[in-house]
Amino acid sequence: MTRRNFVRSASYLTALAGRVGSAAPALNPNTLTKFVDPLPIPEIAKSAGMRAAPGQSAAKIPYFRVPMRQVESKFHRDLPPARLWCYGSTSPGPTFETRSGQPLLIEWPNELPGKHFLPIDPGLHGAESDQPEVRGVVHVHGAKTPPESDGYPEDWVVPGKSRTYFYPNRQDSAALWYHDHAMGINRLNIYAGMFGLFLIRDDVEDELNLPKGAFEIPLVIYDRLLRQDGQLDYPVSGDPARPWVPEVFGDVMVVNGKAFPFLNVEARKYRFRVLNASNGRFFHLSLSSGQPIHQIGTDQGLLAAPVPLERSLLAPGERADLVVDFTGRAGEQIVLQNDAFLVMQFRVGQAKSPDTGVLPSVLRPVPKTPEASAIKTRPLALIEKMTLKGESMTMLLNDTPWHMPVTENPVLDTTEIWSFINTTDDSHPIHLHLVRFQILDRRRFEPFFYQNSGEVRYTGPVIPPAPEEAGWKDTVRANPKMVTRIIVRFEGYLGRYVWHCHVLEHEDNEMMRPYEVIAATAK
Ligand SMILES: [Cu+2]
Repeated sequence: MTRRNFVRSASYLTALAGRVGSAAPALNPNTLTKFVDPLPIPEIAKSAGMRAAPGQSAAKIPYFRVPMRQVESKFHRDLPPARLWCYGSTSPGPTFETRSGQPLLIEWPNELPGKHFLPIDPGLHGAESDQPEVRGVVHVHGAKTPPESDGYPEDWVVPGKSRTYFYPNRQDSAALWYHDHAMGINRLNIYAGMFGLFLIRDDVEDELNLPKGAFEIPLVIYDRLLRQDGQLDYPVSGDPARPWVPEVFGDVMVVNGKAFPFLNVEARKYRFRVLNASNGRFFHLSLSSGQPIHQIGTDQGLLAAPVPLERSLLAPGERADLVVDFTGRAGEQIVLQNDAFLVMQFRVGQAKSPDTGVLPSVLRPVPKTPEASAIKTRPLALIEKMTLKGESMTMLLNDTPWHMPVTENPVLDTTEIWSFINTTDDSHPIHLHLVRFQILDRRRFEPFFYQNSGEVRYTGPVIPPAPEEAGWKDTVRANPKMVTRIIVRFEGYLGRYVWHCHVLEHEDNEMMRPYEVIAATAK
């Protein structure tokens, strides 16, 4: 059995073997009637008043309190409610909305129960049996945040404890997202439902007259395995002492908390803020109508110009800002699909008022960071260690586990090129905290030669980023057997951050490293 087949069948094996608690048999998604639940829209987070900004007793800024909680919620009309962990009272949690330069204070109390309900692997760093089972720490993905508020993986709190984080939001308009980042169990906490959107707006975006209000829809898309009793199913390895699996692929497509939902839309333009919140699945999104999707923004905000796409490719952690025009399609039922698989349905009705907005041909200047501005290039190998049986054991960044001393220490306000040398068979979405970056290029190389000699021998041409990737990014697909180069300016704050693969099973098993932004004089 290949590794991938093994993983795919793991939930079936689990169902046969039984598990802790009442493990109902695996749910076959073909038995679910599609498009019967309306798409939920997460509520906008409400401020609980104004408080002093850190270090400035005079300035008052909005304060929010959003607890981590266990709730029950149905993935589908015909299923019993599932136990979920979330922020506030829904998964996804409330959407934060703020403006560029408008800081927020958010308190994140841990009000979760004392036991985890998904399979912790005590062999993973930070999840050992002497660590508390239930731990949570929040990271706002894509935010330029001081290190003490960034959600460092070891800064978790246990139930009954709380942390208040400060978000300055000094950055361009973009769709960020918040999620758990607790060391060694992050994949389980996120799978349980701990994530939500965090939108930053600005004047440049306002002036574009993009669809807004009821015509701007968040789509947080993720895959899950469910059991027939409606509960989440998380696959295990078959070794009860080491339940970790290298990847999780669900067969139930969930959008904003519902499986295969529908949305009534008018025959006009819509703006969809799409996030891939899956643990490991890459989405290739297209519309059954065959109509183009216009991508207007990436992870870190608006592109220079809209890019018409047949399909939008999103790795875990990536976001796409998409405009879809349903004009002239009243009466149609259009399915958003992931390759051949159904995700959700749009039911197009008449437009209630004329759609006067025109999709601008120019959005926001995205000046290219010149390669010559980089003062350093870091070659960083992505490596997978296998057992003798050919099963995945662990994946490493730069062949270095988490606990080793910091090796990436860029100087504040300098630019570097990070060159991800991917020797593995997987595409790894690599995310750097704190910063935004641009993709320079990708290029095929000889992995075996590299592993034996430490030298990169290229075997293919330099491939520039696709137009829809050629904006500001915070997560980049480092494709298999390719060298992917990004150019990054380290701006904002000194201190300790992390960079990691956003396939959560990889991240939890050593595919994460600390990095530290240092002062020029410290070098
Ligand atoms: Cu990975």
